[in-house]
Amino acid sequence: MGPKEGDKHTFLGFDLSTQKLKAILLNAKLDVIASAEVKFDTDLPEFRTTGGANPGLNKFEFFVQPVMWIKAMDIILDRLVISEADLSTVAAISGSAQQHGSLYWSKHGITALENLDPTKFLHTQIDDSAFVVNRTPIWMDASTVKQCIEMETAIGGHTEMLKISGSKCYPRFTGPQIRKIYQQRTHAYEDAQRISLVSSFLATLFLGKVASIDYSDASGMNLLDIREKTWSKACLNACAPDLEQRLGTPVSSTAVLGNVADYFVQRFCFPATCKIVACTGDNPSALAGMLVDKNWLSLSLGTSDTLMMSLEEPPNLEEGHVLCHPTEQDTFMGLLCFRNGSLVRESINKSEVGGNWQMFNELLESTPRGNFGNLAVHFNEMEIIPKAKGTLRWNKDMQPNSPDAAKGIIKFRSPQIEIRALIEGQMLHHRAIAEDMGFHFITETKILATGGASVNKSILQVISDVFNAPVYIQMGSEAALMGAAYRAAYGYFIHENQAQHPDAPRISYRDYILSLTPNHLQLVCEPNKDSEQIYGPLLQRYRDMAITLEANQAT
Ligand code: ADP
Ligand code: XUL
Repeated sequence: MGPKEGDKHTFLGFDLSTQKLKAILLNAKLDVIASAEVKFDTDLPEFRTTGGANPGLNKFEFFVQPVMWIKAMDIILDRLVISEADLSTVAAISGSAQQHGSLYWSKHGITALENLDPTKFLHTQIDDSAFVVNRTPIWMDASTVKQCIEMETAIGGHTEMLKISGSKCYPRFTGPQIRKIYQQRTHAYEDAQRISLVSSFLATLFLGKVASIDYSDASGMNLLDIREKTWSKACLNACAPDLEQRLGTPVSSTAVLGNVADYFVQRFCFPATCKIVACTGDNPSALAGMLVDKNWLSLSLGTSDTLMMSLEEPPNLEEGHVLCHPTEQDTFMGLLCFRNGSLVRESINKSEVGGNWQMFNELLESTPRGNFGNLAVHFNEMEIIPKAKGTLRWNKDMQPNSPDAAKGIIKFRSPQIEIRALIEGQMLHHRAIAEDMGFHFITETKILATGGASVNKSILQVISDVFNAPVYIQMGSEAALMGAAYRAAYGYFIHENQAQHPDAPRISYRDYILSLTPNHLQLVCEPNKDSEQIYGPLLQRYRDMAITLEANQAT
């Protein structure tokens, strides 16, 4: 490949997140040259989702009809073409997707996938009948507590599960979800030829055959041995019979899986040599998009709020998750996921100021740090860590063990107090759990904010103060999406380079991407000098509130 030819190459990344499907096209210098998105609630109203999800039969169940995602893919590819993106230049495609969700392919589905007719839409060919379960359980689903207990018991307890898979069993994790399908819909499970994660499903569409699951997203299943990077026999046995053949062999998150299916060559003019690089979960992909080292704490403010960090060794944790690092070999990433993120901020925004972010921010900025001692914890949905549900508001006079503490106060006296109490409460919660996970806040600590709410500078300032660290954002686009396109570029480079120079030393992902795009971060907020003085004591106050909420669950 001569440099001229390489200059024309582009890399396409997708992010199939909770609320949208997003796409981004990068040129050979990794600048964004085209983008498109499809919002599930508004662009595909026929699926009747709220925040991209459908509620199930009970309050713990959430699902999506996979055909919605396929229809979204039809639309987004058309939107890219309409935006004049030249898809004939795409050298490689990769993707990122919400973690943990699982899709169950029927025999018919796999045949349809392998025989796509380029004159027709994808969703008319890969329809409901392509899946033996047409309600894909997604990460918001918390209905598998029973299966979690069963799986942990079968392998000798939660500590053993944690040691092998990097996490104890969590209801949204794929293993317990697969077990629930096996128990409640045994025939469907038996008919399932293959099982995909949402990320590997994305790769599957482009590959025209069921794609391998990557190590990082596989770490969110309670099925992978994260040190060996192979399926753990003990975990598979604790989950469901004959599972290994349904999952296929896991691969590296930058592996080239093959060339794009002929459907895309004929219909959208992709080159027949276009490579499909393994897709991964949105959190690992965000870490790949951020290109940061171990002093950074990454905070993604999407539908869920998540905290991510690089780890050389898996720490011994009771809570939180350790995943195989998506781009650095023999390294791990720490992940904390909180269910009550943007949707709670949205609901308070709506109730206090009619859904206007600008007004929300003006009110947030009009109140002092520490909010006169008023603090709130809003766990509208059952939180993941701590396992608690409910809302608690305390003013400065509330004593943690007083008779009123469990109920708190009903409402604060003004919208501005309400708004600051929410944001400070959320960020104190995140900081407390990060500390519990073993993240050491030092002078060099920096925060990288990403996800939908990272456009909001007023919220970022609160984050900077609560964590007492400078906050940066990513230039270009959201980290998970950038991570997808970056991995496409790196996977392609390694693949080509290895073919041409099999003995050349392997350049690391971070070195390669930074050599092309060195200035990708922008400083947006710095902490005020008195931050630690204010938020140090409030951290304990938050902990008292969380303990109170947890105790409320028991009563
Ligand atoms: P996901 O990837 O989980 O689908 P995104 O990362 O796209 O979600 O984030 C979507 C969220 O971003 C929305 O729920 C919305 O509340 C939030 N958001 C968008 N703009 C703002 C803003 N200006 N201030 C605060 N939050 C915002
Ligand atoms: C991570 C998690 C969520 C989803 C959706 O464990 O459940 O962050 O990946 O973004």
